[in-house]
Amino acid sequence: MTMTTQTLNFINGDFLPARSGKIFENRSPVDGRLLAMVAEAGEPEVDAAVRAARAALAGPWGRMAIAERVDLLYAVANEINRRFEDFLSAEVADTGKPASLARHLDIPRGAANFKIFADVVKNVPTEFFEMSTPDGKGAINYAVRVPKGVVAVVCPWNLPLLLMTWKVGPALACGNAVVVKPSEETPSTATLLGEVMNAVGVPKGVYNVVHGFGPGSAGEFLTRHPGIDAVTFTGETRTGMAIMKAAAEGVKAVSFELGGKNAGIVFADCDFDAAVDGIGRAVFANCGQVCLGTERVYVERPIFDKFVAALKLKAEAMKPGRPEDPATGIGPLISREHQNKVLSYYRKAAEEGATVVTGGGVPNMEAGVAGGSWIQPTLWTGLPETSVIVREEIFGPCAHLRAFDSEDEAVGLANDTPYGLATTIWTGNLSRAHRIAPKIEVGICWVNSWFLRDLRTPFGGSKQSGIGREGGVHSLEFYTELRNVCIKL
Ligand code: NAD
Ligand code: 6OD
Repeated sequence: MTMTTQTLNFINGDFLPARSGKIFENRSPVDGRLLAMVAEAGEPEVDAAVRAARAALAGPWGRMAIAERVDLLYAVANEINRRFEDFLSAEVADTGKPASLARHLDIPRGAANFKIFADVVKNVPTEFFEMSTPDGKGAINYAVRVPKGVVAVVCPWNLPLLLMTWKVGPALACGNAVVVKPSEETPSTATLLGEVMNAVGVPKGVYNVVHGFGPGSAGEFLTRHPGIDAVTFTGETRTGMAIMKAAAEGVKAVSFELGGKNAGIVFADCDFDAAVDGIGRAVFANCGQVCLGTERVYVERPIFDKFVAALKLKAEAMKPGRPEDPATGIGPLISREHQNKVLSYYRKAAEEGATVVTGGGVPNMEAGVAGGSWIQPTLWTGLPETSVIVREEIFGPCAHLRAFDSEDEAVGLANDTPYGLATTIWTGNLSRAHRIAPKIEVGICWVNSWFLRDLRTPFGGSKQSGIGREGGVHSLEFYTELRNVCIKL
């Protein structure tokens, strides 16, 4: 008889099942096998987690000197690195992504997100102003930063550890306590992080994890809980709207990193091979499940046909396969449900008369993995900008390509979207890059690169891609409150 393991909630330093006994399945996207049953937190568990977090703020965590807190966060980063292979296996099992990708991106960033924000809070100055007063004696003002309180962290499934720690790192560095709601698709690394917190001595209740879904489940219970002070969320724009409504009750602060429909712009003067490589990564990395990924590619007309042909070769060279196989170029989508969504767009593209350059369906896979949520990398041309394929976020390994004739046209096309997350521009003319980059309505514009991240820089989305900026000192704007002290001399 095989025993199925249970992934538990982590509340006040303890791993706990749900009092209701409710559990749900965590299945592998590679072959559909059952990985674990997950304890679904109900209102009692969410309430217990929020209370534990609040109690932690009133306890040793709330009184801890910054230097000691910083040392604890360095210890968390070190312990993640010490247990690197455990985190890698858990992340790869939940997501099905190539182990090589998780090894160089997800897990190292999971550790770095604690280190970098510990460094930030260690070094950040506060402001000070002298002012004159009618009696000539003057006054001084200084600002102190205090933690926001209990922060709800609601996360997606595409880069589970990376995106969760991107919020938890700064929240803890600033002295808050957190309740994390990982995606129901990827519960494992957030749970494993509970072991790390206990191992290095982070006080009980500072880091809590509740598992479950969105509406009518842990996500909704957490975001509408009166005991939380702020919600930081990464996920779909539609979900952000629901969370914003929940957060309105009690006027909770929100920080949102939401969906995108990002443009890539390729000029004829680019380094052609580098551009094909860069756009290839932007379209296909993580099976297209990166919020910063490119789903609209605009290529200057003289190189359009050559570029489409080269990107087609790149797509067709990516071998789908098991995560641990070094020859694997692309993993599966996260779930059968998401596969159905992406395939529905593939069908719509055909119905709307797209030219299918490559892909458009499901690859033939060997019997052992045939139950996985596989998808072909897909490129289209020939659709109008009004097509749903060009307008809606698909979140799969696919893009529509279109030719343009002038800089202004390229900028106009890139900006013609309700989203505003990221753009990648490829050109050999840096004057041009400087000229157009600020005109693109996005939070981040890469030039001759993609997903190159300096964690000290502001990160976030414009328009419907988000609210607020996180990264470096910008994270302090959300995770702390400034209090001004004014002293009359
Ligand atoms: P999602 O919005 O479906 O779910 C994200 C999280 O929200 C999950 O934990 C889910 O359980 C929870 N949730 C769902 N409904 C909720 C509700 N009503 N109340 C509270 N919680 C709720 O997103 P996803 O499918 O997990 O992730 C993919 C999406 O995330 C894409 O749109 C992608 O662009 C976006 N994303 C954005 C960024 C960014 O930095 N801007 C990064 C990664 C992913
Ligand atoms: O690199 C990051 O900090 C970040 N938030 C990346 C987001 C990727 C979206 O899928």
